[in-house]
Amino acid sequence: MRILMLLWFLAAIAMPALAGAESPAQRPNVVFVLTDDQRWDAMSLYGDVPLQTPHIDRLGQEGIHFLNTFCTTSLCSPSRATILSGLYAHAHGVSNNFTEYPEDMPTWPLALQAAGYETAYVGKYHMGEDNDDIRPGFDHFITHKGQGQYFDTTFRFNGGERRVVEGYYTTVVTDMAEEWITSRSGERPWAIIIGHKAPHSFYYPEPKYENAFDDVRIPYPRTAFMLDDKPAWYQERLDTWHGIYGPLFDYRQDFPDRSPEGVAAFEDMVRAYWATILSVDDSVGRLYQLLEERGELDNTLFIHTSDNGILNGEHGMIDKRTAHEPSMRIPLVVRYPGLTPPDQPREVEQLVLTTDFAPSIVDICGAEPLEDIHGRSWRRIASGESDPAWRRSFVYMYNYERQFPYTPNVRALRTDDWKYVRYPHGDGSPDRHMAELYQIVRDPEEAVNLIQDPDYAEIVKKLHAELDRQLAAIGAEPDVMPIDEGIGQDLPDPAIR
Ligand SMILES: [Ca+2]
Repeated sequence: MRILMLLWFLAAIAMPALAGAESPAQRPNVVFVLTDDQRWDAMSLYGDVPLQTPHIDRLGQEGIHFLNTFCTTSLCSPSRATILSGLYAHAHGVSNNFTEYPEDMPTWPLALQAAGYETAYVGKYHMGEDNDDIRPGFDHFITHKGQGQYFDTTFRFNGGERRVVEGYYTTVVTDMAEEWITSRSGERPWAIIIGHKAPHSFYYPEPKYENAFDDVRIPYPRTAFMLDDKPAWYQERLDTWHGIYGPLFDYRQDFPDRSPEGVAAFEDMVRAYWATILSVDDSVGRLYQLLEERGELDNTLFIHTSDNGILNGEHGMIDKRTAHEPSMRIPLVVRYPGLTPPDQPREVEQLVLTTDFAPSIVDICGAEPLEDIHGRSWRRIASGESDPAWRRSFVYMYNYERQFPYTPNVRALRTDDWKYVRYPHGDGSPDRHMAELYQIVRDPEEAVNLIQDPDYAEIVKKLHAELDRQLAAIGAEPDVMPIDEGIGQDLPDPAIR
């Protein structure tokens, strides 16, 4: 009897705490900052770049810095659809930059809306090139067609009026976000996605940052000259739209240019890329300050990430799409005291994917879980709990695009320690490009391709089998992809550059 009384007493004192954790008042707001093409190391928290991003860094310094975060397809629209749905591209169907997100497919904003959240999207949406209609899952929606402009973009407001909003894109969308956040009454939790254009090409920095990196020398990366053990398509890409001797998003007028002096145009391109991120950092600082002033900072899940990375000269390449680290690896910092107190920041080493955003956000916000998705919630590992079943490897996929014929079909397996990449022809016939194997843990630059070294034949066999197994596990069986028509040398259509 005494034991029963004790149990009743323990249950009684535990109840209010549990009820508190689940009550709507405790559900965090969400600020989701989504940059476009920001590589994982393009923030000073990661180090080793001249770029200073104190406000983005601060989220990680007062929260969680995920050190190994990856997109599952390094291309804008497919990756954005993955971030919303928790699904790989073959499953959500947005396999290129011209496809609309399916209207009836669940998203984490829809799940939050159903759970009582007010939801908003401001800025670059970029699924469905010519569509600026309001999309399901958002109470407030300001976007534009296509890529938008760094200056004076024509925005459309909640599916109605279109008008030019003068000013610098990053500043303008921050104003819009602030306006919406400021008009919340505080009665319901809210979530906002801020879709930046920066640092997407073509790079136009804010005037005050135009010369921020003028004194920084930026040589071609050493891997640009280590192509002998790489598949031949690397060489074929060098002079193209996506090669380092090509036009470099118009920074080089006379191309191809393989001369050593040609590096000057390359330097200008990378400087401008970094400079656009300085304005994003200012934006993050403004939002942080606003939340602090409103007393909402500690009740907000504040996420900063990107849809994909970019190659800045590594392996002789610019652009993304490939399975190289600068292309597929993205920044991720998260501030929310419900995960870790601000004075106890945490670095998370585990492999985290774009498929994990949707399940993590609905988990942390107490909304209904999304069913049959590929991602997993990182709430536990972000909170410092161990999760022995967390993934140790994942599949990366990219499908050849005829409009941008500079990257083959890609199927890769990235593990904690290794990366295996193959380039299927697309019709089931034997691969016509050499595969690649990198021991990432010892060779993070992916400088030495071990694929032909007999010492690694066993590991290749294992990784190949695991790649097939995981493709089947995510439902990519049969694995449908276009036929690889080879690396083209022509420039893409000006309308879609
Ligand atoms: Ca992108």
